[in-house]
Amino acid sequence: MKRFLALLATCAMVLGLTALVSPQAVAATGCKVDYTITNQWQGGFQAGVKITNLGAPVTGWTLEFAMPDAGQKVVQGWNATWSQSGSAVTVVGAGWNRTLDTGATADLGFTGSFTGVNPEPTAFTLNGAPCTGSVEEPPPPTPGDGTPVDVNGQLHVCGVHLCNQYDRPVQLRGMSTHGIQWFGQCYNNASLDALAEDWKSDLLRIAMYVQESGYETDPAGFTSRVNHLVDMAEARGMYAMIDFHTLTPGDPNYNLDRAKTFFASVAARNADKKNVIYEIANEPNGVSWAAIKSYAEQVIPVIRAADPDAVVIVGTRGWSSLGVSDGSNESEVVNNPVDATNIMYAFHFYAASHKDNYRAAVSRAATRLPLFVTEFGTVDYTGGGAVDRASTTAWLDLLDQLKIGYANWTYSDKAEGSAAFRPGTCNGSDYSSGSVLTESGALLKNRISTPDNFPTS
Ligand code: IDC
Repeated sequence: MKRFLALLATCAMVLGLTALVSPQAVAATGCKVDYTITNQWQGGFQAGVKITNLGAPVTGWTLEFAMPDAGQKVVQGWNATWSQSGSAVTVVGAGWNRTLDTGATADLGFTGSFTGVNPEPTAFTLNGAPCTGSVEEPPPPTPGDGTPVDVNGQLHVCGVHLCNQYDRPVQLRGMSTHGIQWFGQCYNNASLDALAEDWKSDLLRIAMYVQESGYETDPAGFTSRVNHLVDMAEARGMYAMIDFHTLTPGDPNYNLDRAKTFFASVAARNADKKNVIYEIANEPNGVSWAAIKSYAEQVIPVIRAADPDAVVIVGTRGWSSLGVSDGSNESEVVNNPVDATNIMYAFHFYAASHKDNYRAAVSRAATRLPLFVTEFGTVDYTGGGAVDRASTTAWLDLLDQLKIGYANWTYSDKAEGSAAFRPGTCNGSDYSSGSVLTESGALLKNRISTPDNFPTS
């Protein structure tokens, strides 16, 4: 009974306030809107809209905003009355959330439809006042505060695993750049903050193509761009995997001299860092394992001479398929391993193209060889096509179970299915909201951002 009376008294107060204060008299002087796409599917999406009133208390509010794309329509909204005329959306507070004190929030949402891209709405206003208020963003984490590099320190290979400074196996989960000769604009402070803080990525793989307008056209320039990205990853406590992205021609020996020059330079420059992993040949193809092994045994000593303790990853035959794409399998490596210590072998897959027989090879090989999935796509081997959610999930579950690290192709806005961001994202500064993600990006962000629980003893 006492509680009931207290409730009645509260209601009376709220009602009293409602009667005394008209919305116009206390128009907000500021507000903030957090707009998050919580789910998206072919032609449809669901979004959350959180309003924070940063101005004076309001009783009765109208939120207005604009849909930037003509195809975007509110289908059904909740926790308010929603209407749309052309691109203009009007949302009127419901009975139970029409009072918003300073600092108070209202959580609304809607399902919508769209055609083409689905950009974030703009020009949010609350009772006419622009919702440009922002809450201070925390500074990027610096080593020393629980980042992946801080917790794990210098990595090394132990048995078939990658181990941390406590000699315990760890799985690193992260993203690969696209070719930095084409998508350099995607790797900036804002995008790497998002990768470290929102995605909680452990790793940035830096894909430096050698051909296709890459390293061979400007060795000094590409070396310095790679070093800069290593520093940017380090500043955010992420590991940096330096990928010498050989692809065409497929014989890495074609680039042997370039590899020696490049790795001598980056290994000397980054020797004191704990966050660097070297990947010496992206995808050997049309070449024997013996030729790849010979290349590795010439490049690894160059790295060791400058940076003795870093982990080195060697590509495998058949586009780093452990030979499977060439009709072979992991036994060619098991029976004839690279003569070096502290190394791992690369395995790559594209989920829509490479399925059970590839997963079987990885399951077998994982008991014999240290593996790192330095590149994979959720789509087919062209880097395009539809996301294969079932195969991607089967793969990532397997890698989690085997504690095999991975980097997803790509953290870029290329107009192809494998890219994590919608085209045009890298022309702007927003890498954090749900609306900039593709289906592949949303899936990977979900997987990568779960807690790592790295062992610390
Ligand atoms: C693809 C890119 C594509 C680019 C092409 C150029 O996705 O935008 O035009 O390279 O060479 C790999 C390679 C990787 C490929 C990717 C998808 O390591 O360079 O990227 N892929 O085809 N191996 C298997 C697939």
